[in-house]
Amino acid sequence: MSKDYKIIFGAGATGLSCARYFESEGVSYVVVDDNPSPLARKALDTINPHIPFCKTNAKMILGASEIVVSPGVALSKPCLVEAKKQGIPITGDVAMFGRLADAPMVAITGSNGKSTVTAMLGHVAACERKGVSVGGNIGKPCLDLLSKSAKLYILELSSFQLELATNLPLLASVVLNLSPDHLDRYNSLDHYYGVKGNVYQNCKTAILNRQLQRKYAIPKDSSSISFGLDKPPAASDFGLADRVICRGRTPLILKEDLPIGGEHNVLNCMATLALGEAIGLEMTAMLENIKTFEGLPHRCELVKKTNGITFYNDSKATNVSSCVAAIESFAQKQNIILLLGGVSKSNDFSDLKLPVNTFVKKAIVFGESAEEISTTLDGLCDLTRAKTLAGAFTQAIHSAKSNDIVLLSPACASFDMFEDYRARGNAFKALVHRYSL
Ligand code: UMA
Ligand code: ADP
Repeated sequence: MSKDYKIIFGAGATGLSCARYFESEGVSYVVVDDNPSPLARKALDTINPHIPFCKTNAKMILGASEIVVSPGVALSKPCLVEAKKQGIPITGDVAMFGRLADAPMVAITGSNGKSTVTAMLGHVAACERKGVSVGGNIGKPCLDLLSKSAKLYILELSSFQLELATNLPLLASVVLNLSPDHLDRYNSLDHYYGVKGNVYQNCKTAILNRQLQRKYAIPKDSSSISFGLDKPPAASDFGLADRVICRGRTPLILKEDLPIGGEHNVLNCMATLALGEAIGLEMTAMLENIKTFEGLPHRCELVKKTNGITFYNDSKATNVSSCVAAIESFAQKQNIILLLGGVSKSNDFSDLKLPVNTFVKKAIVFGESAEEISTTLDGLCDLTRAKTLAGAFTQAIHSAKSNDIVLLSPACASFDMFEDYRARGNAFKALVHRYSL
């Protein structure tokens, strides 16, 4: 093979979007994957049955003119470290997108709430404007969004994507919040938090969470808008005063009138309004339109109230801080029966101690981390173990009384028992519906 080929590393959603783009441009490329499955081959065939596809090997990688790395592939892989050493350019789909897109772009990152804010901003923007295109980590890979008719791109970006997406020219960007996550990928929190800050490197307006411990540098000529649960410090900042979201001293919307509940969603709504403001959306229209945002499934999703028991599916809570946010948003009294467990992303479960002790009546743990969670939460509430989610559910309904809440908020990834968080959430919802028949 001639030296003039690019590598697409990873044949998942991102790799396929890169292949589609390279096909449209007539670029010569090879797709490599550590696990080259027949399913991936079939997906590539739908783009072009002649695409070369093989198991990752150093020779192929080191012979390439450029490597496009999928977000799930760690840059610390020896073959990529060697490629970098040899001066082979390494890039990602988001960086490529940043160079190709010719409509304004907005980026949303953070440890939690990315998809919610991306979808909420997408909703309010689409109510007012044509040509709003939403994608990135939320699902549709960036390169698949490219279109001449797009007028605004709203991108959810993960830390994995931001590792290679530096200096993106963004109209506005936000790091919503920071809490430990992905410690299976990063060797320090500092590294993980640092990468998130890449969204601010070349933004026109930086949206800043006032409560963040970490202060990011923003470009000298960019403006900023802050948000937080305290009173707004300046006229352009967002905050809370007497349960009303305000911009400076101007009251905007009552907390209780927001479409999705919990303090964390108050912050998410403020971030959405701040981003909207930065991209020129009209405030009165945004406040009207935000009320019709329905929330996303698997995020503190009300499944059903039956026999006096309310069931919530928060399967997307794959880290400790999102589980804490869920407990706190439902906490009125000690009436929560919490189902949690799965694969730990090296999180410290001790942050659950206080909310569990205060608001959880019973915790039922399952999956790979059951032992670790049980040890951490021992003595803080009635705690039992189950082999499966179905087993945990059965225990929950045996313990539940009228006015109790049964909350699936696992604080863990799902891969020990399910394909992904959606499959886990859907399994929980099916159990609820079967129970309520
Ligand atoms: N692969 C390797 N070697 C590795 C890792 C993966 O060869 O070391 C291969 C796998 O065998 C597989 C392919 O790479 O064939 C998968 O690539 P990928 O893991 O980058 O996943 P994609 O399907 O391309 O999806 C990615 C995001 N996935 C990850 O970052 C892990 C999707 O976010 C995103 O929606 C999609 O791009 C479009 O932008 C998912 C996610 O879990 C939802 N994100 C993490 C999160 O939200 O916490 C960051
Ligand atoms: P992400 O895309 O960052 O994973 P999602 O909007 O999908 O975020 O929500 C993931 C989980 O985090 C859900 O359990 C949700 O209830 C919770 N969550 C959403 N926003 C916040 C926030 N601002 N702070 C803490 N947890 C949050």
